[in-house]
Amino acid sequence: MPPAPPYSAHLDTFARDRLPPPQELPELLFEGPALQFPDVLNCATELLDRWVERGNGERLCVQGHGVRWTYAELQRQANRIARVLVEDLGLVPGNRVLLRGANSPMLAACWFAVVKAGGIAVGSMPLLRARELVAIVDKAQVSHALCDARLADALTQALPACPTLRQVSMFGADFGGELEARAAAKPATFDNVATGAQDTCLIAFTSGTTGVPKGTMHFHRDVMAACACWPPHVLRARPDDVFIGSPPLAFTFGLGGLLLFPLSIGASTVLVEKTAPEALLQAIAQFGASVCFTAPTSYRAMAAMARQHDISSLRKCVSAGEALPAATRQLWLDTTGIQIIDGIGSTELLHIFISADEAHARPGATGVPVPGYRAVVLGEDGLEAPRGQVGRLAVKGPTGCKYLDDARQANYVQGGWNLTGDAYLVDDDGQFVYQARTDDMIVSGGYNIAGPEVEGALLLHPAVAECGVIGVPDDARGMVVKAVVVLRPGFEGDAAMVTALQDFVKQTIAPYKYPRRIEFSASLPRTETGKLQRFRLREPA
Ligand code: 3UK
Repeated sequence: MPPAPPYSAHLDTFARDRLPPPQELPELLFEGPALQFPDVLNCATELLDRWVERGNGERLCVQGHGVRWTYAELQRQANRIARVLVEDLGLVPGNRVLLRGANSPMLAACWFAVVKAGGIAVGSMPLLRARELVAIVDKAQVSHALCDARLADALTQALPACPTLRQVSMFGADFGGELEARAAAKPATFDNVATGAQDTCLIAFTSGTTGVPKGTMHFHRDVMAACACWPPHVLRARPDDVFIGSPPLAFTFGLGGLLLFPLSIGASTVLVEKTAPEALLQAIAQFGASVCFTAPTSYRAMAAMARQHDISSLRKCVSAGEALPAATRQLWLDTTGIQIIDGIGSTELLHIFISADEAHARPGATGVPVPGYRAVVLGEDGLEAPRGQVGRLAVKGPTGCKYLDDARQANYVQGGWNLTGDAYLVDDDGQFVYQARTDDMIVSGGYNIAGPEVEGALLLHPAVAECGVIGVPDDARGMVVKAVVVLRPGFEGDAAMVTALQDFVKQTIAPYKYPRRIEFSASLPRTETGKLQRFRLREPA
């Protein structure tokens, strides 16, 4: 007999009906008491209501510009919005709700409202345009949207092409606070839907650069599992910590680091919309933040201006999204005395699965598998590669890839392992060392060259602010290494600089890896999540 389907509270079975077939699911590991979950589980109850129930309702929970909410206040806000969703907008458990806004306490309240009501939160990056929103709404068959009025334009333009999206409610002063007014009229109580541990509560779209976006489904259990692995074992923050950072809540790096993880330990978080390096430094000083999440380039940029700000409250800094160059780790250490916690995570696995705390941080390496996860490097034969050999990173743990109705599931999950698309090696100490995205390895004159290693070397040169290294087609060598370099103020991008940088790389790493071509640029193309868009560097200017 096939196993009975898991308990569910979803009346709208859209997500469950579109899970990958069982044989394409990753193997899951639930080792230890912290990873045992009941069949009925609502992560909003665990992360938010639990604190109020236990008498901690007056603890500070979330701050923004002009906002300072305790746990009880966030609960009341979320409860009222949940009532608007259910009583006014007809939300049924299992419906998908698009969330649209820059990071703010109100966006956090909306996220909890959706999850309390048994809905599925679908985040959207603030910068998305109408056509990108249409793709997401269509793929996830979104029925409701809660949208910051300042980002209404793209959504309004998308609406005619979104037949499933029946209910849109706007928040923020620019629209007279429509959602806020409706919410204010509601009682501040709400009975959370008793969702199943394996009911989907979140569909996170990948920041993929090509093709139709992929929706990754995450259960209530996945959210709690992510909170039980990396945060207590690697981050080890305290209830009196104040979290802050740049990644949007629509990106699971931000959702975990700036909302789920602080609330899982009763700490507080700062959600501000302006998170460019200078603004983030100001916010750290203003709010006395102690735990910061951002991308490697942001640490690099902040290091240059950190001395103009009082950021003495900071005690832990987390970097993810891209490989952390050794030069950036050193620069931040020299500037602040803080050893960055690097970690690789993915939208598919929800959060970080390989990382190192301050004491185990090794320049140029990501770290070791986070307790709860296993990771191996697979050689071309599909077997575990010997130490020191580059291969494909494969991971399994209590979370794993579940694409919404997508044939690409079979690319990411093979033989029960999640294949992240990264080339890695394991060194003699068992540390995982990032090489490149597998598609970004440069094969030149018979050598395999990883662009990020060349970038790491260039970043050690005092003239280099930022750089991106790619392979470009070449008749003689198949590909040659090309660097696009942003110089620091006061340096000239002339022929002498090209030679100086090439010589510098040759002296820093194996000479065959040096960039035969160097181009200077005022900036580099990046995604909203801080990732370098290499494909755009490859496009002819
Ligand atoms: C790359 C890294 C080297 C790597 C993410 C933390 O980035 C996140 O999710 P995405 O789905 O991208 C995943 C891919 O990004 N990457 C991320 N972190 C690192 N490469 N060192 C790192 N520290 O290619 C990975 O496969 O956008 C990161 C938490 C949650 C996330 N969603």
